[in-house]
Amino acid sequence: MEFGMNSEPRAEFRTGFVALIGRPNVGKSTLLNVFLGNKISIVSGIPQTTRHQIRGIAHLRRAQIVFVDTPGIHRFRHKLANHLNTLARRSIEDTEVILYVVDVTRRPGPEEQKVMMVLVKQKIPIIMVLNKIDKGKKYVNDYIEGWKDIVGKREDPVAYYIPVSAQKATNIDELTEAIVSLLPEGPPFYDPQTTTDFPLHLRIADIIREKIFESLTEELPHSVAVEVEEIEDKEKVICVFAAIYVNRNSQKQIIIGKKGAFIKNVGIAARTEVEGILEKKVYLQLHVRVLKDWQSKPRILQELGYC
Ligand SMILES: Nc1nc2c(ncn2[C@@H]2O[C@H](COP(=O)(O)OP(=O)(O)OP(=O)(O)O)[C@@H](O)[C@H]2O)c(=O)[nH]1
Ligand SMILES: [Mg+2]
Repeated sequence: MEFGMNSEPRAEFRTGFVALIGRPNVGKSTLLNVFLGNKISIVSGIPQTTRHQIRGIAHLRRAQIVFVDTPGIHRFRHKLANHLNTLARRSIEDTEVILYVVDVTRRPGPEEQKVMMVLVKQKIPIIMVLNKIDKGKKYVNDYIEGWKDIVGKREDPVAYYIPVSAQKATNIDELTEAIVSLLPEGPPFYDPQTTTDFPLHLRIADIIREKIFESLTEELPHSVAVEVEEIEDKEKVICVFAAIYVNRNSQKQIIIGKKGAFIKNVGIAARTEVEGILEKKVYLQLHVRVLKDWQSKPRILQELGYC
């Protein structure tokens, strides 16, 4: 109990789930990481980087926010993409707030309208997060007006429009405050030490995939998957064995690189990051496997944690 002349009534604790929704490459995962002050979700310039539903928990003084990062909503070509869309849509259910993230450096097109059509039909409050304002504000109004056109005479689920830069951490405090204002009162779901419930083997697989993505261009990343097959905790070192899947032999050659240089660099970068998370020396062994059309094979997708 708090007593004293100046003591204000104690504000209640607020908790809730907040889904990050938007098209590929708009900066959802970057935003998640900036909220947590910690890298949980991998980021790359290649669209469709995120393939899992990843929860990150932000612990504030009077609130606990469970952010749910999702794959970008996009047109599907095969089973994997279809699954990613389902994940994104399913994440909307059971959340208290939707962060609808858009990229203001790009003009909103028909694909954006489709996302808007999905969002306008549901009742959960939305914050439209206008991201990448460090690159200018050219299309900010196009997004706001585009949304209002779609809302028409309906009830508008958007509670706030907040321009931010996830990369430069601009306006993140304002955004956090807006989120908390929309959360219901309730006790925390997670204990204060937990920052993510993303399983370690999937997190390491994603880190390896990110390092591959960083060095590849255009189409090839969509042919790459990583599976962590074994994690062995020995006394002084943690041994991680991982397979990199590609669709064709020519892709395998690219991943291995000249005299093994590509895969070696991926291994070094991934190992360094994993050591930072585990705070222990890591031995990382990578090998490349050709698996034709893995994106359409339900069993493989399941093994990769994509289903
Ligand atoms: N200039 C600028 N770039 C940003 C900002 N936020 C993210 N990016 C860049 O945008 C690209 C995509 O970022 P991600 O966070 O991976 O985007 P995403 O929405 O999670 O993408 P998917 O997982 O593919 O759906 C990366 O190259 C980021 O560095 C920002 O505020 N400003
Ligand atoms: Mg992402």
